Amino acid sequence: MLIRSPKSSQLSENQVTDQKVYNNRREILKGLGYLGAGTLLTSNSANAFGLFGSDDKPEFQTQALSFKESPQLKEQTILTPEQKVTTHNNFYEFGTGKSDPVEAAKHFKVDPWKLTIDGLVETPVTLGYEDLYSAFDLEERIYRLRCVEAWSMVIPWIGFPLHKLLQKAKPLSSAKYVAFETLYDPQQMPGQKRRFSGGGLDYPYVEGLRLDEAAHPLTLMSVGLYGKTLPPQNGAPIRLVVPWKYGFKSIKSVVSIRLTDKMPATTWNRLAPSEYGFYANVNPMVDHPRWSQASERKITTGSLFNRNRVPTQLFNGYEEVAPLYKGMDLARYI
Ligand SMILES: Nc1nc2c(c(=O)[nH]1)N[C@H]1C(S)=C(S)[C@@H](COP(=O)(O)O)O[C@H]1N2
Ligand SMILES: [Mo]
Repeated sequence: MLIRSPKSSQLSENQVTDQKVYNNRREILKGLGYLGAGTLLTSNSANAFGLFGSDDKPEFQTQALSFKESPQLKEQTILTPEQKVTTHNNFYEFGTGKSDPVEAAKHFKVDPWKLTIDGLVETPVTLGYEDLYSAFDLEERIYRLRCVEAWSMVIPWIGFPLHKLLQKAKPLSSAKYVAFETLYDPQQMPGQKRRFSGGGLDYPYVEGLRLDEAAHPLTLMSVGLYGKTLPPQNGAPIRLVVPWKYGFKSIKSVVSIRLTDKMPATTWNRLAPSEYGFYANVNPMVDHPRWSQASERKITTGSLFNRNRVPTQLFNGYEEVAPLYKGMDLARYI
């Protein structure tokens, strides 16, 4: 993956304890009767006033979601500030710089959306935009996402476990893998226009999991973060979050989920097979050929200094997934 020196705008100190701000905002929303009422409510009144971007296209607006709060919140987990989560992104369809997607995805249109689940299933399923928020009970999960570039964030995701969606589609016994695909729309995603403007990746971006990995209770289809629908730069309207794997497995803006009997191709593996394997489990013992994976920089307050460098943990600390890889040589199956 490209390593770029951050722009000065990303380096500003941000000492706000976002946890407090987040909880306060929740209280306010509750007070207004927003949380727990409808499913989708506009949290930003700009829409109502007809505010549009400078080029006359409507700007993307996140909306408040109702969901079951994570019990983990009460333990005062130190979250990555929302401002960092939404401005430091890898989404090559919108540029290769960390601060590109927040700008380039500003007008991304997600409604209407169509997500299909098909392939080796008994009952193919299609979800439209509204279904993404209403077909399953939404819950909050506080997960760390660890990028292969050796930084990590702790994010209050909102979504539903992928296994609930798989259950609906009823995989056939011949299904062994799950293949995911991102939207292909070069009109909206400038990185898809020319091969090398999008980091040299082939588009659409594709990813894959073994069926048992996909069905693991930790594997989340996320439709929101920080209490609201996903901003486009984080993969609106729906993206995968697999917390024990390097970030690139967590494919954004998904339009297709297909059950197959063969190991699916994955975008980063196609680009550099010796650097990015299919499994991509977070593993401090196995270095990337070009850099160490032994430690990571926790993106918390945005400090310039490495006070936030911590040792990386096997499976990113989610050790309950270890049985999935029993008997497998994790240095070989990277
Ligand atoms: N379609 C698509 N999905 C993607 C990527 C991408 O470039 N395109 N980048 C991946 C990488 S490398 C990471 S680290 C995570 C980043 O997710 P975040 O920006 O929400 O933190 O998204 C992953 N999903
Ligand atoms: Mo990443």
